[in-house]
Amino acid sequence: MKLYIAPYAPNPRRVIMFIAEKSISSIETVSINLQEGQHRTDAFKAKSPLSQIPVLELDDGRCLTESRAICTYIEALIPDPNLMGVDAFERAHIEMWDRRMELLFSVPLMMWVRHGNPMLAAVERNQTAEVASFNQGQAMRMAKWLNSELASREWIAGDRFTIADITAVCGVDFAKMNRWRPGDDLPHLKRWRDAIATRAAGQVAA
Ligand SMILES: N[C@@H](CCC(=O)N[C@@H](CS)C(=O)NCC(=O)O)C(=O)O
Repeated sequence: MKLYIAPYAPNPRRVIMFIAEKSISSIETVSINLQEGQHRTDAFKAKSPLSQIPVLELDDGRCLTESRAICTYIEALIPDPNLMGVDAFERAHIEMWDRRMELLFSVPLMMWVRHGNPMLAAVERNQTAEVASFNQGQAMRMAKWLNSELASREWIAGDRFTIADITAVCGVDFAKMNRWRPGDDLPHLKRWRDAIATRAAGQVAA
């Protein structure tokens, strides 16, 4: 299998962290240069019609896009350590948190960077200051709420590390490009971020 990624891109990083946490070394990674528009070629669109990474290409040529769908596939192939839930309730509970982290936290953080950082102008060709500012506000409200949630448990979906932590930290780390990271005003979120650094997934460069 081949995983198409770009260095420092947050959505491919979700899959790379997921693979690292499972100690999988059999998936080849192929780097795509987003600044040069390699993801917009016809050849790449045949794998990913929306010109997005990550893409997981199976040995028979079938392709999966969407980082969470790729993780679902990998979880089914290599179930241990479990990152997505072991029974009906836990699977749904982790999905609930993962969707919150993606839709309400990581996507706003990424949109803030995409629309607010001149280094992303080649990728986000319609950068809009209002979009950056709206998403910054949404992300910062969510960071405050998450900080209060993490006052009473270790990880986002409960007492163990899951895909929801990976989804959230990829957004958080991407926002370093806009000079934001959880500081002393968000002590529980900061403690959570620091704890990830000690794990296998935390060794994947941001
Ligand atoms: N929902 C998709 C989002 C994928 C995505 O936005 N990928 C970015 C890189 S982090 C991308 O391919 N950007 C290229 C572009 O927008 O032109 C997923 O989770 O995989």
